[in-house]
Amino acid sequence: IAIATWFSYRGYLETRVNTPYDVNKLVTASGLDVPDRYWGTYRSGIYFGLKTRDPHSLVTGLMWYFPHLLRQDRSGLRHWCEQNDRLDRYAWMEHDGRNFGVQEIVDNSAILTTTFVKRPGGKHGGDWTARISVTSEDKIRDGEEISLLFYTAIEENVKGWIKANLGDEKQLTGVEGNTQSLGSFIINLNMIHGTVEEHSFLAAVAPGLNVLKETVLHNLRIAFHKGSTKEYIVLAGDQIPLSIDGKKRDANFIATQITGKIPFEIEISYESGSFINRVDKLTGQNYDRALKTHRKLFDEKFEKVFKLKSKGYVEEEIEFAKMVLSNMIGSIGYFYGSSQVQSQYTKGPVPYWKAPLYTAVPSRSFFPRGFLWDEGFHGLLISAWDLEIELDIINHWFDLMNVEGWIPREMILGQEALAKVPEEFVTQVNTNANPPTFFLTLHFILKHKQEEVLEKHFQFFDNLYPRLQTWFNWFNTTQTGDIPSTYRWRGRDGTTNKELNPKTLTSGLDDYPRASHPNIDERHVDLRCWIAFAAHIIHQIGEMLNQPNNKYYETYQYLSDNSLLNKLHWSPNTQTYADFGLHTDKVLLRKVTPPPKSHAQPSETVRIVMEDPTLKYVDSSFGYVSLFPFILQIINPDSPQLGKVLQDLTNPDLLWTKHGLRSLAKISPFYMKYNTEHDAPYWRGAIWMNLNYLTVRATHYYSNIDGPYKEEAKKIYQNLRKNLIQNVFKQYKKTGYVWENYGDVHGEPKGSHPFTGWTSLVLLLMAEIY
Ligand code: 6A9
Repeated sequence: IAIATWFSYRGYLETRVNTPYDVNKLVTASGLDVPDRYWGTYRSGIYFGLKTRDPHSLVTGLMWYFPHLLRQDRSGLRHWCEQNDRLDRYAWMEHDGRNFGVQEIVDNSAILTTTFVKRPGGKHGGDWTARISVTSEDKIRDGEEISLLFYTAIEENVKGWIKANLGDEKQLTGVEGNTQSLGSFIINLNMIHGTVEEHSFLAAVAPGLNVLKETVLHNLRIAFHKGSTKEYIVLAGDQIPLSIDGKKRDANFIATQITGKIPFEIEISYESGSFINRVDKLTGQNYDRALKTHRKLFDEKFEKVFKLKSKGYVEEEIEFAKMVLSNMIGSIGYFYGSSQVQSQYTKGPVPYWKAPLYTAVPSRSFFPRGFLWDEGFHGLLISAWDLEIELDIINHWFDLMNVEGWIPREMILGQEALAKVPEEFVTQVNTNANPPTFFLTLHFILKHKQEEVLEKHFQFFDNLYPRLQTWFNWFNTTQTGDIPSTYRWRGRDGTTNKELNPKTLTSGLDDYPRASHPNIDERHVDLRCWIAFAAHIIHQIGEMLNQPNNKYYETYQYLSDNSLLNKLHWSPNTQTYADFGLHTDKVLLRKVTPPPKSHAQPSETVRIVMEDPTLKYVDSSFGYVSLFPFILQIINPDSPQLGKVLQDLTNPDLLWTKHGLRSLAKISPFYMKYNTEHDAPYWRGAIWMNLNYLTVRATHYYSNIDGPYKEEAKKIYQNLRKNLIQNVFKQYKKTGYVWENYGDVHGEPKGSHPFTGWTSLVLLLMAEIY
């Protein structure tokens, strides 16, 4: 009996990691139940295409290339957003998340403008029309050929079919189809202006949505037109393989290619079969009119929400601001699949349950998937624009919480998402946290949208509340430190000798230097502040719901008690807040070459520790982490510590630059240091918008609350805000993009691009919404 119990107990432990928190989900309406957000640009990682919010959807998309540039290696075919494509720029310039969008893509001075408009009607999500126009900057590429491919595809497990409609000359005139959720539909292609040089199609079986480009490349042919010697690259037509019994299989991928000379413009219209009382088509001039109306409404709403005109911003600044908002909104994706997760009880990675995720993404090119702590920052901007969208995003994320109260940090759902992630980053481990930034979003919503919440979204908070408590409890039990009221990020590797300072990916600040020798004595000041902040917000939500729970208030009071905080985290040496742990600064990376005769290993870079570490404050890492008691507004307004933090903030030897605050003090021995031979410094000097935004927000807070440092805070508020806005805008004008982070010396852009994730918070700085 004992053995049987033991086995079933083990079985129980093993399944905890991938058991959902509850069968009752927060997302109660999805798919066709939310008709106005059914279709959308939910494939964050491609330049242009629409799909629906269904687990398995019909997808549409755009590819393009310049025939004379499609090199031997065929690398010139554009489809997924890739930094290697080296586009001059691309971004949604306007996008409201519901009805329409306007995107500009500039590829070597050729301008592709992709727009779409949706129209409700019928029972299956209504109609939409898209336009793709190609022009060129100063007409310099006019007359040159470009090939546009527009495709329709369904995953193999979608119940339904699509088929190419061919005209007399075996040319594709349109696509029709029928799926369970869409019913019947037709998709037509119209020329708006310009002449067609070549028009061909492909109907094929694509093994997966992750290989559509390969399927196209495989089916490009050279052809001549009658009576001409000019070569054309064409699609290979009907390529449907026969199945074993000699019958044709069904195509799940149909593409049409139009080659034209710049400038030209095509239109794709999708019409839903159940939309029977349509008075006119959403094409031609009707489309122009509809688009114009939506753009006007967008402009008006934009000004109403952010008030940039009335604040005196000029046209090009406002255009930039619309772009950062729109590209954030326009890159919201809908993913479906199961993550790969692991716990100490599973033998290896196991699949999480299959689930949808509606979420924004940090970067359409480099990280087109959901990241937990990024999303809490995205939520500030999104809820300012469209609260309903944000609440839906939050619901989706909290439905991904398991029975333990854990939410995985990175969400890699579905073939398209998985294709972008190197193997070693896929598995998510259930001991690992990531800052609970959704509390920032919730706080922001309570602060700015209180009326709307009380009127319409009380139920949302009521439903969320139990999950929030469980989530909080997970943090407050699994991430605690060795002594009471201290906290420690899990997931650091205390055994490696490869890293100059073992990374803390879970904190979100990856290579930000912490104690050199991770062990249980560590205490992390940022995590402690996150928990204090979370307790505060959860308490506020409980009050709002008339379910006050003193437990959270007491936790908040306890963790924000300044004298206890100072006892645990105020370093007497440097007079700064700091982590504590087993530490030495005397470490360096050195290349060790094995003795000449050993063929075993090549030379490798390892960490040399030149002094025994001791328990102490990590004084040498002044930077974002040291600011947390300030950033999360835990320092009392009259505390001398506040004066010192403010004084340090403006010190150019530490964090202050004219482009924003750098992540790590210039005088730190880790400043701009590589973490391994190949790991360039990341959070070791560069300027990041998310924490700069929070710092500006904190200076705003302390400049509006009575205390001896009010004026000082105000001065810093004004300067820091101005510096950040100026640099991000300047670099956008210079490079065409918004970036992941910025250099601290010249403000130059760094990391991935476009990164309209948290860098878009620049808009909230412009609008002064905190
Ligand atoms: C790399 C390579 C094509 C790192 O913005 C997302 C995260 C942040 O949450 C985190 O705080 N970024 C920051 O330190 C990017 C993480 C990307 C990891 C995966 C895969 C892709 O190759």
